[in-house]
Amino acid sequence: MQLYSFFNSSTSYRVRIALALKGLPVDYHGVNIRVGEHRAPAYAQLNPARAVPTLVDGDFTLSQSLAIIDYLDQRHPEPRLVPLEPRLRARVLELAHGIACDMHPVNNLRILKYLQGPLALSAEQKDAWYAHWAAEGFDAVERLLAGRGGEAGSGPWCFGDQPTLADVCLVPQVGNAQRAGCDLAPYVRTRAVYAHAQQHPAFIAARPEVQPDYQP
Ligand SMILES: N[C@@H](CCC(=O)N[C@@H](CS)C(=O)NCC(=O)O)C(=O)O
Repeated sequence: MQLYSFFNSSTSYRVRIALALKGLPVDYHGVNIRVGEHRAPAYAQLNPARAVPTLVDGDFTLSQSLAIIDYLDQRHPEPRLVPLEPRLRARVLELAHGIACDMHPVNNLRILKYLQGPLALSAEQKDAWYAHWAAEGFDAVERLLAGRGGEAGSGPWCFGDQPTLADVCLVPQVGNAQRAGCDLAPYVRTRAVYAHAQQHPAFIAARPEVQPDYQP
């Protein structure tokens, strides 16, 4: 398989974690979204949204990180990242969608560029936008984690004693927020899951700083 990724992209990071958890090797292709490589016509042939990540599996090309992870989960079910048990599955998707659908899109690169370009916001206003929506999102994540237990039992991960799609989405989003200088002190459960994940080999292998296209 081929993975088109950018080291600092949180959606690419999700897929890298999923691949590492499942022990699936890929050929890594760096796409530098800071300089607009994702908007080149050749790349748009691979990814209709002109974004990273993209997975190519033989003659099958797929965009959207959650669709890619679901595909990997169907093709390589062990370890399963989206549980089968209906209530646990719903809980995992509830948190993953909160991050992927509510949090990530409003603080994505093209949104931040639009704020500072066409809308002419200052760097301070852009940073305030970022911090506001990150706080809204992590408040919700923290409340979701506080309510866990009924379906999953206790454990060091978002929902139980195995990493799931919820952790796969949470860890990169925390990484983004740390990079943006957000105050994460109020989010005790979120930080505990993040700290636990930092010890796991698959999460270590997926970190931005160990990717082939990493730039300090
Ligand atoms: N919903 C998509 C979002 C993909 C996405 O927007 N990725 C970001 C990097 S995290 C990107 O390529 N941004 C480029 C841009 O905003 O121009 C997914 O989950 O794959």
